[in-house]
Amino acid sequence: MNMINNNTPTAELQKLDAAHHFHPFTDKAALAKKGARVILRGEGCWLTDSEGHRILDGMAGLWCVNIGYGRKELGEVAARQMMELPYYNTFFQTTHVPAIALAAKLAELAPGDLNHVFFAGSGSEANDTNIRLVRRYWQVKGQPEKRTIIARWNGYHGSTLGGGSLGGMKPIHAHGGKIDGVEHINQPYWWGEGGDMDIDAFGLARAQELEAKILEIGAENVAAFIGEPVQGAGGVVIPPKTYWPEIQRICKKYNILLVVDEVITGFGRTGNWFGSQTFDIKPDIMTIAKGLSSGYAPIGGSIVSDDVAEVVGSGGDFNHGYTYSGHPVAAAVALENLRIMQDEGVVDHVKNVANPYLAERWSKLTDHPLVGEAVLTGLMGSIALTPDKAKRAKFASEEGTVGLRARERCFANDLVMRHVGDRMIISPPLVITPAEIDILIERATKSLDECYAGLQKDGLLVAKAG
Ligand code: PXG
Repeated sequence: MNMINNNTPTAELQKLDAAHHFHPFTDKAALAKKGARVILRGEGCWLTDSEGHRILDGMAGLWCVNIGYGRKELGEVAARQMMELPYYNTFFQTTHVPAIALAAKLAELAPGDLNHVFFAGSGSEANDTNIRLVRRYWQVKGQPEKRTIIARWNGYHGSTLGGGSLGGMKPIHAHGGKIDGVEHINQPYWWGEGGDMDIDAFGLARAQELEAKILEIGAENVAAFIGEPVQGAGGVVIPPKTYWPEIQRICKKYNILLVVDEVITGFGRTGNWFGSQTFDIKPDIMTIAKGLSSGYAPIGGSIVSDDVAEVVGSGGDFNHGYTYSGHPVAAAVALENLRIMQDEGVVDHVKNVANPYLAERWSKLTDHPLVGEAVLTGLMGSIALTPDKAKRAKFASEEGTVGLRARERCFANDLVMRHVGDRMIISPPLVITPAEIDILIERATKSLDECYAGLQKDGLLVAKAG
């Protein structure tokens, strides 16, 4: 085989990719026919593909490249750490400087008494850790039957068997099943599921499903509730303001641990360091990954409260861990990422510059005939596509048909904007400038116009009956 490099023709790369690379969440046969887009490099909010297109990355990779692409400092730190100590484990009463420094930094940044970090290689792994942690917590406290975890339909917590089970995505459960002791309640998605209910009343009602579920199972059998402050992969569903205070109240009342999955909302995404601060949530355990290293190295973890650390820590060995828990190179990269975020005021930029600027333009998208609602918190946002705004109607076509068509138009216009069903979502790098936001809105609007024209032409602007 010839050397493959950035100059290899796209068609050849695509052919090899189709032959040997099994992609996540991808229809292998369909991709082989079409050929994957090959990304060669990134700079700031911009990607360059093998055809020379400059693409505005409205998704920060997969919600993770918070400080943007091309920061050489992170590469330099990684190289230095690789030469000094490329690997050592944190098992068997051993540690190393990058893991110590990162744990201490996270304890400083995380709210409340979240002072102890269990490292993982990803968000999925961290949530698998959380399943063990919450069950072990109640075991040590002498209540081993308290082991069921309550989560939400359309939540996303990863795609390991544990993470996928906590998530409420049926297509994921369908591929390989789900572990026992996980129950789901409905999501706080007002626009899509609230009907004519007042939004705040709906938020309360959806939170109170947690209480009903706890009473159904028996509080003596429930270990924890897990949720994302804002559902990301589920379509950027921002809960009504009544939702989280009620969830918090119910967890406290029934002595249930609260696990807040901040894999997307952590590290500035909502305009504060953590979504828990934006939504005033006090978790016992927080899941982190993605923005922790801005995606430059795979790392995740669980930040746990003094109480959880003390209880689990008093039970002898905790029989859990990963070869790469606290990996020194990943930890050093994450630390440098956090240093840059702090020194350059990235979170303040989101709160005071990028969010206010984008919020105004994003909300105006509802002037477009296709857009039913536009929501945004910090720099994660979504729009609902609809054939009839007044009725918040769904399309008659299979869900996702229109979203996919809109995404295709974005793709053609060199904008990465994803679809989840018939919602379009954005989550750009946190360093995006007002000028780049203008380009994002311009390309999004052009794509929506083209999508709308295509739907008219193909007779797809039809609302679902009922
Ligand atoms: N929790 C949340 C809230 C996530 O968003 C995970 C856990 C799992 O993290 P890892 O690092 O194991 O992937 C995630 C990941 C999408 C998409 O299409 C979202 C994620 C991952 C891949 C695709 O929106 N989120």
